[in-house]
Amino acid sequence: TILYEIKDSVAWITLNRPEKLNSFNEAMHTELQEALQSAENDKNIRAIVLTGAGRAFSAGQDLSEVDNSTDYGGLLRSRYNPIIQKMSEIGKPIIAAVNGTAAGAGFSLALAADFRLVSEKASFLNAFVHIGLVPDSGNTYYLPRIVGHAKALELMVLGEKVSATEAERLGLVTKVITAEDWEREVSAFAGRLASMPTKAIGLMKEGLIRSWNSSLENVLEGEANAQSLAGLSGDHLEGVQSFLEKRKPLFTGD
Ligand code: LHQ
Repeated sequence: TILYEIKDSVAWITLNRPEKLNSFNEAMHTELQEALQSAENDKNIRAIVLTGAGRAFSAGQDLSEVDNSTDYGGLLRSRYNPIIQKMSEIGKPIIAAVNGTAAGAGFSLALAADFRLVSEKASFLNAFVHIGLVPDSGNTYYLPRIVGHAKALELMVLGEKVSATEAERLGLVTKVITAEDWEREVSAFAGRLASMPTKAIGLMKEGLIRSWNSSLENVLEGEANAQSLAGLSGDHLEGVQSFLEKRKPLFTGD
């Protein structure tokens, strides 16, 4: 249900249940957790692309696999939440390459990524309200932080489909990409991130999350700690040396 490929320093994770619009069943949860763990552990991987096979990114929970005997809270705690938590903890950039519809927890998954490259054919749908549920899988955390409180509430309550163009206007999108340029541009963007100072990027992710939940005092202290770590990295040394030597840096992630 998941394809995992490594090309150069990029891990490509493809949700692969196209006939079910890549909706989540138990196997897909387990395999996605494993894929993220492999990508985190492998020192040679410096960027992760998360995408979907076929015409959807993901339609969220497979609704044919739940009924009123399912413990929804338990399902979230054991399957979805660890994935969302892990994505924020992985010290490498994660790109959601949103190839098509992202609905329900599929939308949440795209929100939990660090970048969203969005096909012109894609759309976002906070589908929960249409089945009498509330947004989950980090949606309530990330959505207002990306689009603001008022717009987040509107998207949650009205549950209207958001086109790629509208999503771009709302700040949900790093870049909208045409169908013909899709693979080339996603690869190029992932390759660019994979050649950047990986440790610094990991520390930036951590610092931004921390900033939402902290006082200025704590954020300043957190920045000082992160800078001590970044300052000891090989990529920092290379960055300064290349600057002084007036050449392009060659970052290795060390
Ligand atoms: C599906 C699904 C799907 C099964 C399309 N399941 N088959 C967490 C914890 C606990 C419980 C519940 O949930 C959660 C988190 C959640 O994610 S809740 C939200 C679940 N997702 C949704 O409510 C979205 C449901 N899907 C849709 O609204 C539409 O399918 C979208 C807007 C995604 C796409 O619409 P269309 O492009 O018109 O495609 P379609 O509706 O014709 O779907 C194609 C097929 O895929 C169809 O099957 P069929 O056998 O008729 O070809 C759908 O039944 C199936 N499918 N989503 N979530």
